[in-house]
Amino acid sequence: VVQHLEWFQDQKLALMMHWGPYSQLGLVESWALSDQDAEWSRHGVDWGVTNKEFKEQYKNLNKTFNPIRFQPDEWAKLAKEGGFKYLIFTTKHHDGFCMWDTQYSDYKITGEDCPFHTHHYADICGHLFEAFRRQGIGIVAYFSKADWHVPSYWAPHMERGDFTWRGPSYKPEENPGLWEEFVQFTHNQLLELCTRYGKIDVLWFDAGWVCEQSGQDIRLGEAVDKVRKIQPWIISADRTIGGPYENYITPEQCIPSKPIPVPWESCITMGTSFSFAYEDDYKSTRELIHMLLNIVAKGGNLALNVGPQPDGRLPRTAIKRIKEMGKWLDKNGEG
Ligand code: FUL
Repeated sequence: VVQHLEWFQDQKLALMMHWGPYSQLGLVESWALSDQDAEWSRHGVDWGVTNKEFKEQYKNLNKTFNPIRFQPDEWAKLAKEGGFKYLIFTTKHHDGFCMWDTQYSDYKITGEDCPFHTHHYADICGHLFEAFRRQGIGIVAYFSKADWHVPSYWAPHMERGDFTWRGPSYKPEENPGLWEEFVQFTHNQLLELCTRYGKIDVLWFDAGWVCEQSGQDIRLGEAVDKVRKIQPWIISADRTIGGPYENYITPEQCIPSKPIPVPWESCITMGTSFSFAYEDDYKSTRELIHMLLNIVAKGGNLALNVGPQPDGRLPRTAIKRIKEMGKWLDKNGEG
């Protein structure tokens, strides 16, 4: 791990991607499902339906997610051209939808409900990871510790559509069996990703607040130990500030004002949001290069986020920016 962290610190530039059924709305990834966050995440949306109905519709977005224009090799070539050294991809965001063929849930890209399941690229993570590796690009699996879909995250007496908190809707100590089920489910999914999807460099654990709100850890240490039996180099970027499995830290949408003495990576959106937004405002190429230089000068990495479109293509402006960054790096960078 120590050695792999040295590799990580040399990489400097990552392409981060948030992609899933939520991309169809152009709203924000997953968050509109959380009632606790409704005020900001559903802002400006008038669905003409009740809260409960809205969440039901949101959960059904898997039934219309059909990114038939997805071309993993084109994405990978573009990333290479742009000078990106590793990919950070949302294998599962808080909505619980899995972008790989997991055996532990039907709420997935290869599930029968999802029209894309018959496509030859249906197992998106698999194809994407392979395509990027072919270009010599590292692989980071973003994985949300929250899962607003799986039943074990819900108190037994609750109905789907009831008030959704960020954390589990029950106290783990009052429902230890259910909590254990959730913990096992999470561990199983992580092991699955690290067993069936080739070399993974980093597990990027989002949603540190699951543990804060529930007062319980998902026994991440145990899970990381298990995956390291298979891939000993795996770096764990646990976003629980100060946590023991936080091999590097991950400031979000900001650049630290001075160098930080530990490995770090700022994730920053190219447009305004992590997931695809219609008519988004993009930072200029000049701004992006300045950000990269600012971060590199302080010893960090830039994870630049792009939200792919629901049809499987990348937004035109994103493609343009990536190419321009690549040209600049070719001329001025060290390669
Ligand atoms: C946050 C998440 O809650 C956002 O949706 C996004 O994934 C960002 C990178 O991390 O904490």
